[in-house]
Amino acid sequence: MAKAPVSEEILKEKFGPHLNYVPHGGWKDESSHPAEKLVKTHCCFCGQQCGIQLKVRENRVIGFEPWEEFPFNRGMLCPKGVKRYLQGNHPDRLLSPLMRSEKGFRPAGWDEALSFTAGRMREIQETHGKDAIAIFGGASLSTEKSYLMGKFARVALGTRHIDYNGRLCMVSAGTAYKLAFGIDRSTIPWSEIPKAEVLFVIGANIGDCAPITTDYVWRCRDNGGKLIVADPRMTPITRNADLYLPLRPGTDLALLMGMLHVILRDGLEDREFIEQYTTGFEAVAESAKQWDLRKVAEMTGVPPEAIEKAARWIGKSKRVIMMHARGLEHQSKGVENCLAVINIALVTGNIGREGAGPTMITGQGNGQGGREHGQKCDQLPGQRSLTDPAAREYVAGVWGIPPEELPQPGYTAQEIMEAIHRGEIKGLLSTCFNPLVSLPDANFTREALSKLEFFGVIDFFLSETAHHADVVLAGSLHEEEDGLGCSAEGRVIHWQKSVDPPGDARCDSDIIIELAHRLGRGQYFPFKNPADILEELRIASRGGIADYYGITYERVDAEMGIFWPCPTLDHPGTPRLFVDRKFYTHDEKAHFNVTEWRPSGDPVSDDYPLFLTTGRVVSQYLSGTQTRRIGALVDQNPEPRAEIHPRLAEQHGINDGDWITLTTRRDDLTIRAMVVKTIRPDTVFMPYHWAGTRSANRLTHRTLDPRSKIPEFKVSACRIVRANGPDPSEDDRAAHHNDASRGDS
Ligand SMILES: Nc1nc2c(c(=O)[nH]1)N[C@H]1C(S)=C(S)[C@@H](COP(=O)(O)OP(=O)(O)OC[C@H]3O[C@@H](n4cnc5c(=O)[nH]c(N)nc54)[C@H](O)[C@@H]3O)O[C@H]1N2
Ligand SMILES: Nc1nc2c(c(=O)[nH]1)N[C@H]1C(S)=C(S)[C@@H](COP(=O)(O)OP(=O)(O)OC[C@H]3O[C@@H](n4cnc5c(=O)[nH]c(N)nc54)[C@H](O)[C@@H]3O)O[C@H]1N2
Ligand code: SF4
Ligand SMILES: [Mo]
Repeated sequence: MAKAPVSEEILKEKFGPHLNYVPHGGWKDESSHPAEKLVKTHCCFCGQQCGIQLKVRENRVIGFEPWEEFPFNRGMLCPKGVKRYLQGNHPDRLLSPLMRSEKGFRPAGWDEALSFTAGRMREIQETHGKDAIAIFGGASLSTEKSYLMGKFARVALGTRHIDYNGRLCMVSAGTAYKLAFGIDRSTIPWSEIPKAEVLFVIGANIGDCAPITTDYVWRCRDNGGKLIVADPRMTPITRNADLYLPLRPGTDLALLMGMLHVILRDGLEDREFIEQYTTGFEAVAESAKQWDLRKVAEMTGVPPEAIEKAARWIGKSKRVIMMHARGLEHQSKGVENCLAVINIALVTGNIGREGAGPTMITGQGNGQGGREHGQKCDQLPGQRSLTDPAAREYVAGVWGIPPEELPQPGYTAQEIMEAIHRGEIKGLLSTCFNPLVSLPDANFTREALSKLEFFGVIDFFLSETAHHADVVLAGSLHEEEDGLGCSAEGRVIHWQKSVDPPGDARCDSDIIIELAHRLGRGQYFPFKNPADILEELRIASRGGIADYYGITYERVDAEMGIFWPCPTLDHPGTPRLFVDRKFYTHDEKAHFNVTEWRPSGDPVSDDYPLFLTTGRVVSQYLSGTQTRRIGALVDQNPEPRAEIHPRLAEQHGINDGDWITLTTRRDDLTIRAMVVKTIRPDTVFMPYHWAGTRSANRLTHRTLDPRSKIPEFKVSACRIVRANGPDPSEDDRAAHHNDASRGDS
């Protein structure tokens, strides 16, 4: 069993969270409850996709064992992975469909629930047109299910509007990497990280959010690599950084342009690489001229000497890995920020060779596989574009429909919510997404949900969003259905089915397939199981960028994962991209892109003088539907705390643990303060894993990056004031929200 919380804390404090490795999972009374089998599969939480063995007895997951042969994590797990097995038998698990009645939800049979769902969707489409129904998918779904969602929307419903929760996560990086390289995937496998001479981490809290990656970072340092971290907070890995750049939220582009300026000023660029393998350098070099160090230091709050040092280390090294995550990307210029990272990698020739390359740290469990095969609003399987006539013709051919029948691209996730709010979209079926907690400006989302004429949800827990549904279809956990996932590295892995869904719950894919049949489109969905879906996906992706034709469950099991692209059954897969310096663009070159500075959509002012930035803590996951239900994880982080610097605390007479009210231009809320020296004095950090009165997204704003359409979760303007604590009625509500079995309705 996991170590007692206290010793876990001490270990984490001393060594970093990756040492929370627990050699033996399982129940205390294991001798009387021995496992019947061990199933090799993966953690259901973050994009690291650590290998794990689930212990199964009587068709239930009762614990876990480390899977030490799996090369990525070699048996290590973070606190969430250690507790993941506790979900399947949780008392809140949905065991049958629920339908709204006068007195709240009542359990219903599948026939009634599915007929109602298909019937309402058809009625709305007949009255208001096909595009009046929208579909939400999710990146915790297997790759087969993501593929199925895209096909369901376009072939069973014929709607333009399908998008997914990865729109809140990976799309800034995806858009930038597509523009520069023509492919949306990490350019390197993690085995390259220990080989880097310089590791530049910007806007990524590796210790708390990619805990097992910490091990790779330490190995890089053990080999003599230098670690640079750019973040408004000193995250756990920063303690061992060689250089820390404490930039002001939302100023990454200035920092990166300043670094590029120094590299070019000092003649540290790799001319040969630029000339042979890239286009667009001159325009970017020209635009870097205006970013002199004085201006950049003023904007970012980072000393000029530190910027210069970072730029020189990078410029003088031939093995630089630049890693970024949502701190860089959750901005209204998220795409520009990623392009600026890529421009530095290109100008120094740090790509395609050992120990070098820019990379995004993918967040969700299947954040990579979920963005490859068509659940994005503008995408067809294989990372093909829905507007490309050849791609339309090919995929329509695989699906057996005329290409004209394929809808055109629709709205992105937040745009779908806006269209619901203004009455344009009337019905929504949401799978694996908790938008009330995770979209910005939660009051707006709540209003939008209340306007829906039909709202269906597929989930295994009653999420806060599901409280607003007309029907909730009891779906499946990872371990209840076979499927592929793809990790942050680009490694395709296999989630083995370990048990059946409990009670009357059903596999997600069965639910979608059954709905397609009830919508009269069954002939296009002849799938009996995920293996059938994978067979079609392999063909539909064939010849695309994300080519999965060579990938089968058997190969993935035998080879411990395969890196795509993998176009044939005897192809070894592609761990490091661009080894031959050929890119996936039309001219096979890497493209420099000029970046444009834009201010934040919610600028600081006299009334709102502080930056509010939001993110994560190690023991909670995303909207918290899952981790707020798991005892030991809740103990570690029972409630959100607002991190503030001692100097800011002193100005407001706030002590550690005091209640404070945070106010933005949208709303206010009251939580406890955590006074820490590890944050900029002009910045407040709040984790977003809670709902209702503790929901960070009541405070955030709806500004989107114009190209990726990602919300600016990392930069809002706020003010703070010491509070007396929530009034008793608020406190009651807060207590309810802490008990995740209740929702925010
Ligand atoms: N424990 C845990 N792990 C997770 C998740 C989880 O919910 N919990 N979620 C997974 C998912 S889906 C994702 S997307 C990833 C997210 O992983 P990360 O992106 O690493 O996590 P965040 O906390 O969102 O933000 C990262 C860092 O950005 C910093 N930051 C804030 N504003 C700025 C800025 O303007 N510039 C820069 N450079 N940095 C800034 C924050 O201080 C924070 O340290 O984590 C994955 N792993
Ligand atoms: N303020 C602020 N907001 C943010 C962020 C931030 O940093 N700050 N981060 C954003 C990011 S990066 C992300 S990724 C999003 C995530 O936001 P969401 O995707 O809304 O968060 P989840 O908690 O993953 O919600 C998924 C729901 O799907 C269910 N689920 C999980 N797995 C499955 C499955 O296999 N099948 C089915 N049927 N259901 C499943 C869960 O029970 C849960 O209710 O939040 C975003 N919101
Ligand atoms: S690092 Fe991510 S995948 Fe690995 S155990 Fe933790 S949550 Fe699971
Ligand atoms: Mo994410």
